[in-house]
Amino acid sequence: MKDSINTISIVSVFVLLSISLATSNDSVDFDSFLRCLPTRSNPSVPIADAILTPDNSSFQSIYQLHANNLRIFLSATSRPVAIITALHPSHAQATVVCAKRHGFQVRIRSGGHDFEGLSYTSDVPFVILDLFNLRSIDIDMASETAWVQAGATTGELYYRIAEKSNVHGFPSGYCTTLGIGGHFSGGGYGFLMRKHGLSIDNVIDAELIDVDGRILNRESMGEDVFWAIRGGGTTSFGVILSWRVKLVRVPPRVTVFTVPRTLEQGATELVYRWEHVAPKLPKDLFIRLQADPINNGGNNKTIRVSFTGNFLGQTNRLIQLMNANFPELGLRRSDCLEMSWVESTVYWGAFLNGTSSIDVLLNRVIGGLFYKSKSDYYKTVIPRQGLETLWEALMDIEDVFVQMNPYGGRMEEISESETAFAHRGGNLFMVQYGVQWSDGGIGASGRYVELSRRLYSAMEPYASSNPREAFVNYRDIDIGSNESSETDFEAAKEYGAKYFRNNFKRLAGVKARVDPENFFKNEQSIPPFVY
Ligand SMILES: Cc1cc2nc3c(=O)[nH]c(=O)nc-3n(C[C@H](O)[C@H](O)[C@H](O)COP(=O)(O)OP(=O)(O)OC[C@H]3O[C@@H](n4cnc5c(N)ncnc54)[C@H](O)[C@@H]3O)c2cc1C
Ligand SMILES: *[C@@H]1O[C@H](CO)[C@@H](O)[C@H](O)[C@H]1NC(C)=O
Ligand SMILES: *[C@@H]1O[C@H](CO)[C@@H](O)[C@H](O)[C@H]1NC(C)=O
Ligand SMILES: *[C@@H]1O[C@H](CO)[C@@H](O)[C@H](O)[C@H]1NC(C)=O
Ligand SMILES: *[C@@H]1O[C@H](CO)[C@@H](O)[C@H](O)[C@H]1NC(C)=O
Ligand SMILES: CC(=O)N[C@H]1CO[C@H](CO)[C@@H](O)[C@@H]1O
Repeated sequence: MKDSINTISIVSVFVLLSISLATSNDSVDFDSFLRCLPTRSNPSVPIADAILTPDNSSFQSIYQLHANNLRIFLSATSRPVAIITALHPSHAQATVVCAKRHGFQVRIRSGGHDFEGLSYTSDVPFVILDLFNLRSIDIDMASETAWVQAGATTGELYYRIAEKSNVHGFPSGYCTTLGIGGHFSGGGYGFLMRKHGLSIDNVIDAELIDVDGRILNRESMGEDVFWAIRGGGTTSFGVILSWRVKLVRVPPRVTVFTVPRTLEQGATELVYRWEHVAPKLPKDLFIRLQADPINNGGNNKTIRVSFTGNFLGQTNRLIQLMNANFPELGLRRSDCLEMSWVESTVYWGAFLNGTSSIDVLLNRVIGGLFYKSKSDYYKTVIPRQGLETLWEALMDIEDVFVQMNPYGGRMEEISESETAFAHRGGNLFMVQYGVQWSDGGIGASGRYVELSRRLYSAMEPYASSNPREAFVNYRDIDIGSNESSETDFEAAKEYGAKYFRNNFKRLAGVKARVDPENFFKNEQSIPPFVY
């Protein structure tokens, strides 16, 4: 290992930032960090092959490869001193131990989809622990369980399950490039949510690297920590190496549909009706909606609402259910597509319509977009007038979408305190407000972020309040945050209540026990605190 790595830039970063540095060792020493790594890792897989510093030719491409949000990536003011692309669990252990000893913050990255890029940015000297190489998926059909490493994507998981069985699946996100390391840590929801709950509701064990570099499992970490990492944002508690999941049963054929309606076609009344119906439908039926402004030409704008459904069964039964529960939508047989469950993951992943190969599930990277998102929970129906407000706000903005995901069903059966994920019974739906653009690039960020805030503020009268709840996987730095290197308790209480409701207190207590010096942190992590 060469020792003279980029000393000049490291030193200048150090000088600039040493004042605000608050780690357990305030002497930041990069050479010592690099020398430490091999002493703490398994020699049979040389860690040298996993260390990238800015001198390495592939540093920049690996840095960017899983940096999903260009709004963040291109505005970052400092880059990591190194990226450790762990090839063996011991490389991740070594990264934690050596970074702590030599004064670097660790940012953990699995799939890099953090909306605010907290897995690959920091204002203090930091290393990225990149887990994309640790992505094995071991499925045991006899017990209907699987061990899945953190760097695996949702798409890879769906694909590997389908290789073994066409009547098993797993409830995770729509997007098939999410890293399960980060995705499960905030809950993980998708179109099986009303039937099977979140990903974490089907997690039965985990391997976690703690602040001392030990690998713990459910038994050795204890139920409190195992509770916290299911929905509490694992990044505050350690490094998830793998999750053990219980697969769920799915029928051999499922049915999907998408029905678009514009305002002129009565979308407002349909959405109003959907608000009442969707959270109460039988669990096998999940209907999400997405509203987009569209242009009919000239200055004639309207809103198109797409109702996308997933039914764990076949068309005949679906049509019966829709006629009984939601006849207003006018679902026709010709709107419906029957397919295997794994094909439905492709459909929801929006790659194609289930007619082509499922190999797209193995694409690990989609990117090239700038975005900002915000989220809301709704416990009461948005009145018609509120919908009008929403449409008006949407028509003011280009490149915007709103997705509404119905809760109810299984989500209602699980208590708020069973896992750290608190948004359970009493929620009708969760909404994502997103702006997403490519034209205008980074220069347009300010304007788009401002527009997303305007939309969010327009909906305030209708959303949940005290606190106005938010979904931690849809990370939004606007709802309260801290600096990279400090976790102020008062600030943390603000975002903590929105993300975790009453579970925040217990999370802070668990944190105080397992990481009292607050080594694992980011701008929205859990502070160590005992009430
Ligand atoms: C296009 C898109 C679609 C999405 N769709 C959905 C959806 O359908 N359902 C849903 O629930 N969410 C969805 N999300 C949100 C997604 O679940 C979160 O962004 C999630 O955190 C991504 O995990 P990641 O590993 O890809 O991201 P990363 O950026 O790698 O990590 C996210 C956070 O978790 C931490 N982290 C990552 N890996 C580990 C680990 N191994 N141990 C400890 N901490 C870790 C990171 O430090 C960071 O704070 C979507 C996001 C995007 C961009
Ligand atoms: C990075 O560069 C160093 C020095 O040139 C080299 O020893 C190391 O093998 C490179 N790392 C990788 C992962 O290629
Ligand atoms: C702090 O870092 C220095 C230099 O890297 C190292 O020699 C020392 O042992 C560290 N101290 C602690 C308490 O970890
Ligand atoms: C705008 O477009 C809609 C849908 O195509 C159409 O029904 C409506 O008449 C148009 N309005 C105007 C003013 O052109
Ligand atoms: C898939 O759906 C899109 C609209 O979402 C449509 O434009 C396209 O033609 C469809 N492709 C196939 C293969 O059916
Ligand atoms: C960056 C950031 O948002 N820092 C905040 C951390 O918390 C303190 C106390 O609430 C705020 O004053 C900072 O602005």
